[in-house]
Amino acid sequence: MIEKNAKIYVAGHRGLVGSAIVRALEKDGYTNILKRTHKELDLTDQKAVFGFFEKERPEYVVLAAAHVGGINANQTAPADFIYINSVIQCNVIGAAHEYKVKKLLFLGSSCIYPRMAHQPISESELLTGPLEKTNEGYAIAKISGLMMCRFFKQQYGDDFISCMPTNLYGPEDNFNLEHSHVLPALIRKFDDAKESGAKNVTLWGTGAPLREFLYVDDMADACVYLLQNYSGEEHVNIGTGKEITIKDLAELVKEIVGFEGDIIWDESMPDGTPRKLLDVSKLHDIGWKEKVSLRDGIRLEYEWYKSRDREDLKL
Ligand code: GFB
Repeated sequence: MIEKNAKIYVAGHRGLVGSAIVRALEKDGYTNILKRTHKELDLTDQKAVFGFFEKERPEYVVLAAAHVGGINANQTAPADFIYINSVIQCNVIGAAHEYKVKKLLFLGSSCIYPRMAHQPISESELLTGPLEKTNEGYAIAKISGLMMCRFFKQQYGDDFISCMPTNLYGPEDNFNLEHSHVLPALIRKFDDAKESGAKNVTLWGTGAPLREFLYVDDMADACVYLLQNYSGEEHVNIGTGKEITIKDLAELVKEIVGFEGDIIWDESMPDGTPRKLLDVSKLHDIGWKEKVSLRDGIRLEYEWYKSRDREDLKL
């Protein structure tokens, strides 16, 4: 049982995932959440990270800090994705071990699975085949973090667990069109086109790939649930078990935003992996299910996007 005044450090508390986890912890009555901005604590600086753990002695850690991005960012900067994420993970997981953190939750991503994994993808598919090329750097870093937690548990008995969420979206998303994931990109592209009276919007690839989308506050709810109830060695998939083609997703976002022009598909841009539907039976078996439908989640994210001043958005 985690005491409501336990000191919980959320690494990456300002990002899409970290900010949702802070909201979920606060909603659940936790009163002692430790946060540090990138400026206050550079997680790629081992001395600074160990010094921070020695001074603050967090009892619980959620490692949501990462160098993240969509298909284009991953494809164009694989060295940044593998290096920065590996260094962050080694520093935070290493310090959590060194300073005897009671429990650490590591956040990965569904891109860790082989490109042609059996669908829906169960946790056991890990490392059974070649990865999707467009995000290989990030995937290998996340696989390494997941295995590091598993081996610290095996060798030292550390209660370090991992979860692998599907594609996420929601408040504090990244709307920069070069680096973002698809859903915030669709929201911004259709909204910009509607505001400017543009006749059409250009999207990437063929629209044929299938993706699964989970609203980030549902993901955070699952993370708090795992923090409180799960201490297994194997990582846990977090998703909805439902998928949609990018084409149908685009039509849905277009309708919610209210853009009436046409969609042009730029097939010079990559489709990425054809499908990555997670098998979420493990999570369902321990009693968790998502609450926010895709249509409602997109509407919520669009309302959030429109409510922000442009300088507060990651554009
Ligand atoms: O969300 P996304 O960038 O990443 O792209 P992945 C999903 C699909 O949407 C791809 C298509 O087939 C894109 O070609 N797409 C269409 C677009 N129009 C756009 C657009 O304007 N912007 C973007 N971004 N996509 C990521 C991994 O893969 O999944 C990350 O690269 C992470 O590492 C994340 O794992 C969860 O779903 O293909």
